[in-house]
Amino acid sequence: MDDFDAALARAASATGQALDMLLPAARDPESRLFDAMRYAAMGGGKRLRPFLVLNSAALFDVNTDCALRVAAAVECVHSYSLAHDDLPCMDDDDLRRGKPSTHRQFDEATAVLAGDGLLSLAFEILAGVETHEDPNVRCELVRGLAVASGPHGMVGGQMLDLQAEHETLSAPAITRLQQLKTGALIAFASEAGAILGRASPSCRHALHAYAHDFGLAFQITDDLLDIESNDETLGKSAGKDQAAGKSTLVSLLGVDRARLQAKILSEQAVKHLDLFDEKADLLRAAALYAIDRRA
Ligand code: GRG
Repeated sequence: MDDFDAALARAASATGQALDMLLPAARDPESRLFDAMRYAAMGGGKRLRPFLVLNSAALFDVNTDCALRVAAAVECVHSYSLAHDDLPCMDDDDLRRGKPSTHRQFDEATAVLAGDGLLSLAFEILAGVETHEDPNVRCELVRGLAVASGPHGMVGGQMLDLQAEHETLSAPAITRLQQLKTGALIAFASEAGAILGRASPSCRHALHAYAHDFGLAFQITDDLLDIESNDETLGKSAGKDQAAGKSTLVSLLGVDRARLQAKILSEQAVKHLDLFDEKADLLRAAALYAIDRRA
């Protein structure tokens, strides 16, 4: 296993343990909700966003337990978005992370509540004093995640995505949609370590620029995998964009130009890390993984 794969596996395992501690145990009367929250958030996923939190935090020697709480909070938001995205009123998907999607395993109302519960829990975790002793830092984390996940970020992007079905969008419109829907949470994950470490504006700017290009490269690769891969490898339904007539950079540019664009973006992302030393090597490797991944 090379360094990056091992580091991603370590981040996934540590995040799984943190989520196990932070998600409510299913023993109270409302245990069905807690079961569904744990089902949606645990046991699967690449844990790439937690990896970005942990490795941006490592640049500034942030305490690992604090970084893990932020990593878990980001993964709660990501898992909520997947559970809601799979609902019949959105993407209507039966398969997620290689298992039945949350509403298929439970029911629609429970999947909605599980997503709502995960979203709120994320902010509860960030606001906890164990996340950082400085309330200004906690406040900045809460605000950053709210902007990234809310109407000015992921939820806004999802609205554009729903409207975009059966519409031909221009390249700038697709890029904006993807920046909001996918890129904003990835950007928060990449900057969170700098917030926790009270890093200089230039370091934060560099991580933001890295995440911007990383997020777009990651999303183009997702669109390529949707065409080129299968349900079993992806752990989710393949071929959905084409079936829905969705505009993506792949449908607009074609496979080869889209792949080249992803490569250029990944290389640009790596360049933005030039002001960091070898401590940023895993983040550099992540930008290459974003375009080489198989799932
Ligand atoms: C419903 C509010 C709301 C938002 C949904 C994230 C999202 C917005 C929808 C998920 C569908 C999708 C294909 C989004 C693009 C972003 C993306 C590639 C998500 C999957 O992320 P991975 O590959 O998933 O990191 P794992 O399972 O590995 O965590």
